[in-house]
Amino acid sequence: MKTSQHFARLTTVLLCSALFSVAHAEDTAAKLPNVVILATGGTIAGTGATSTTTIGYSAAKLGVDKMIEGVPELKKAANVRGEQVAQIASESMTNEVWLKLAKRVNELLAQKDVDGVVITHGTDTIEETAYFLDLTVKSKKPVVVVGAMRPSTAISADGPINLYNAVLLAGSKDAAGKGVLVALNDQINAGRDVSKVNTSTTDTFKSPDLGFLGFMQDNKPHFYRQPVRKHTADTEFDVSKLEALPQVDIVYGYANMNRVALDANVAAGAKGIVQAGVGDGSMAAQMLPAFREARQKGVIVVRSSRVGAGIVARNGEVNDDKEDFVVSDTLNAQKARILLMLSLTKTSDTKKIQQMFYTY
Ligand code: DAS
Repeated sequence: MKTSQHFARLTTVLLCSALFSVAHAEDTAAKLPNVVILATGGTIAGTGATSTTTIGYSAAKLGVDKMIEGVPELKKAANVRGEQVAQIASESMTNEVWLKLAKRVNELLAQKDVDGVVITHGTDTIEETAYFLDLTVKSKKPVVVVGAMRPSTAISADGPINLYNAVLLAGSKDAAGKGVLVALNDQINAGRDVSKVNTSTTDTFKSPDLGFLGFMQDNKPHFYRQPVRKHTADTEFDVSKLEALPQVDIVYGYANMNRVALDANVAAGAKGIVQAGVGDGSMAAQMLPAFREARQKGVIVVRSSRVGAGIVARNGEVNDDKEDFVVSDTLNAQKARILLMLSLTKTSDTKKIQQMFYTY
């Protein structure tokens, strides 16, 4: 066979294998879910001075594209692309970022070519953002909030595996219809019930008493329970036209407390006050007149608890019927604040608001 024939045959073979690999790649990509990563900052985007720096690092440094580049395995999990919604440590999270995030999630999930959304976030207020989105996302597609307890530069950083698992979860049909999920440390929590319960360990996210919904293992989710309360597309809250949220503050309960903080919040124009009370939302004798005055000024008062688990029930420690107070059921104070803010965009009727605390 002449050299030219050899060359022609080799070129044909190379061309066919190139075409095959392109077709295979396109075929694989077509089979993978499309997941959008919305980045807001936090430790998962954090960097430290050395690989052993696990506190005292800088949160919110890496951009979303750098985070995606840092985990090449994401390409095996989904077709991913990123958007930078904010770049903050989440202790500085604001209502404005929440509204921007909820609107963008809803825009994306309304698109046929988006199968799920991952939100990368600081761990300090993940539980609040997750619940806010649980009440305001208008889709049954998966929404997964993820963070990290160690910066990306640390030995055994948990961010890359948490991000990989979050993208797998957001691309999984099993995660649809379960409300907003929080996934770190191979554990899947419901946005409504999850709380950060340890200041620094990687297993910090728990749902006290109510437990995990399931686990991430072997590249897929394993669910054992699902939320009972209404969420996402089944809620009455629509933030699409909202530019601000009503001011609601929290007053922390403790022995020998005084009314200064409460009075200051009311004077500053709070529309609602949540008490993080001792026990099952108990209200100190010296505080009842102050809360009663706030209610008489039209402020909605919700009794929650600083305890972090269990039900705060009506007419237990306080005659809520007489005082026209609302109780938080199992929502801790920071989550009760979120539901009260959204409730106040719909009504100031305490009976209707109480029903919302029994529904969501
Ligand atoms: N300051 C913390 C935050 O941004 C860092 C983190 O844990 O993500 O919430």
